[in-house]
Amino acid sequence: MDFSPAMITALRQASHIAVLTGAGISAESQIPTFRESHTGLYAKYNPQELASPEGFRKDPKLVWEWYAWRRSMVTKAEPNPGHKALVDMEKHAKNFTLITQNVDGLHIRAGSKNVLELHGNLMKTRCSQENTLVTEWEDDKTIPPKCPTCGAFLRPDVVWFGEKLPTIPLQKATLAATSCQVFLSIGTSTIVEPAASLPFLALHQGADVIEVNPEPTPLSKQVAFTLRGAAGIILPELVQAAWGLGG
Ligand code: BV8
Repeated sequence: MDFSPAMITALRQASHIAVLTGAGISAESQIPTFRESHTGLYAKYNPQELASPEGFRKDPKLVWEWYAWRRSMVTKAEPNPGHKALVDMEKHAKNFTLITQNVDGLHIRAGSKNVLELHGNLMKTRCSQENTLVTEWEDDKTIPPKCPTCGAFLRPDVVWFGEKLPTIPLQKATLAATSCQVFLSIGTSTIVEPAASLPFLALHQGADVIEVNPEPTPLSKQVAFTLRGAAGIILPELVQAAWGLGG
């Protein structure tokens, strides 16, 4: 793939590169994107309803089992060349912030160091009342399982629709977007707030914004650099073009 010399120069000269990823970067690890994660058994449900406190209150068993199904896919998944290219980019960049909306933990498993998980991580479980992380519980077949200390239902440690994002990760992500020289928006439909505002914050402070997505998004018309295609193909080639082969 040919990259514009201006884009390559911007990447090489940036003192801070920030990246926002969405479900699209995990698509090539066979994890359905958020919009697709109501396939099969869950085809008749709207993921936005399942991923909400109301959905959990209405049918805690259904929501727990939806996450258990997604956890089983994540457990089987491996980081793909797109995740690995961002590990290389972090090694080359002077200052690098990886902001993800994904809850699959694949960036961390790939080896990325400075990762901000804005929407939590579905491999972690917490008490729905005390909000404390819980690693062990009695497997008495009740679904959802109960908190060992207070008996309330356990839930995935993710941010549902209508819930506040974790304060520190969001503050750090906002700081990165408003101070970076280059911002890459990768594999996200750029719809869900407040994450979707981050690339626009970067744009408005004068950063070079690069979008990597096979489809157009609300960001596409405003960015200087659009790379139409799959992250797993584009990102390794982009890192090689900017910094040469391998780590
Ligand atoms: C908040 C974790 C306020 C859970 C997620 C009405 C009522 C309530 C809230 C709202 C409302 N109206 C607006 C809101 C705000 C709401 C919102 O933005 N709604 C949208 C729909 C308009 N936001 C919230 O509710 C947030 N909280 O506002 O709180 C508040 C404040 C103070 C106090 C109390 C409350 C919380 C939002 C977080 C929700 N949780 N995930 C879970 O995963 O189960 S969001 C979930 O969907 C993902 O995490 C992701 O962020 C989001 C969108 O998914 P994407 O990652 O973009 O994936 P998607 O499938 O959409 O797109 C994939 C893209 O990849 C596509 O563009 C595709 O082309 C591309 N692609 C495909 N293949 C590839 C590829 N790209 C590259 N390579 C490929 N191979």
